[in-house]
Amino acid sequence: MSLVQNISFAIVMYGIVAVLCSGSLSVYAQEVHGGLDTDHDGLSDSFEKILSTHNEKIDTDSDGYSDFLEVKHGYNPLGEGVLAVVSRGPQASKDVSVEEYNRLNDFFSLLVDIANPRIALDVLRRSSKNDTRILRSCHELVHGIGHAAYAKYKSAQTALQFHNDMCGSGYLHGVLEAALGSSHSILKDAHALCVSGDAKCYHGIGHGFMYFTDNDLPKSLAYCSAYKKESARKRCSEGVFMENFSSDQLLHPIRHLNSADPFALCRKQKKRYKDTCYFYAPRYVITLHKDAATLLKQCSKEGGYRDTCMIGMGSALMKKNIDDPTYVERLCAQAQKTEQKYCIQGMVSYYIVHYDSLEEAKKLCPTLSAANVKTCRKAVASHSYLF
Ligand SMILES: [Ca+2]
Ligand SMILES: [Ca+2]
Repeated sequence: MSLVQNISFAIVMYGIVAVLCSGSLSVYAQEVHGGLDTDHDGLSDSFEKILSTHNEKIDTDSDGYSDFLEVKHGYNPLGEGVLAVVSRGPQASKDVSVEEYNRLNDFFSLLVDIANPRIALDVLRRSSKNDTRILRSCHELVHGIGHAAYAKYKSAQTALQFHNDMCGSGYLHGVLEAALGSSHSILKDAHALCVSGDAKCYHGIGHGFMYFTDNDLPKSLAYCSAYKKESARKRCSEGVFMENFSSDQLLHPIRHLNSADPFALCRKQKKRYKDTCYFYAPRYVITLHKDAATLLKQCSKEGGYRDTCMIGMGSALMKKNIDDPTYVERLCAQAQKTEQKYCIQGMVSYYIVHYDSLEEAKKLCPTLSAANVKTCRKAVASHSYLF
């Protein structure tokens, strides 16, 4: 489009006021990432609405630094301190709505563009501390930041320079999903990533295979099996099953689910995948059963995989209620006596993965009931090899 056509387009589409000055056109708005930017400060009006900054004032808090500069460097454009956001929605709601999730996802993606993934991850970490609804969606939101980072740099290596494992390594998953999603030579590209042999990377590749195959589980597992090392195949399959059973549908819809018999898929897996399948299947089961007693009976029928299933149940419940470990402990207490320790073990393992640290879990153990403290400490010790 020519300049004049561009301006006409803006006027027609958005009703922006244009004035003629000495024969030349000027407009009071321009397009930036995310839409119109009325005050020309580099932040779109819609982005400023999320930030609550003034869309007709380039320096909302009048401190001498423009809104754009403050956001670009992770500072609060409304006053002192650093940038953080809060979720919207009814106070009683424990989770963000799909609409609010999309709004937050757009916000963090724009932040990656305006600033960089490190600032976006920092802002998300701070926002999660003060807003439990954001905390509960943190893993999905870091996935989105990973996707935005790959879209910005068009290079997994560059995007992974900002890698950190907060909220269950979702950033890594997102980058690898985006990188493999557009691949023309999937195995060659996948094998060129993870050169360091990092277990978390192979797990992320599993997510990437699911993204590439549009959630075709058998095909993704076949790609995982192309790795020569058993440990790489295993980690890769974990990413595949995790993606399959993460049925919140916020990221993309899942194909291989059976609500009438959620464990049917696990029963028909080859022996080498059964454990992994039973560990992740509870993530789907907890979306089907709101009643804890019914929920916790689900694993009991799964024979030799009952304990793995219960570890997965504890992990899934912790992921869903990351802001409330006491509540998860109470749910675990409703399992059969012999299975409670597995539920606690799973609960603690997800807590470690979420915070990518043993320290938070070490602080958690003494807050649990006396009967569970030892199980918690043993679970922490068994994860020490990760750090
Ligand atoms: Ca603006
Ligand atoms: Ca300012």
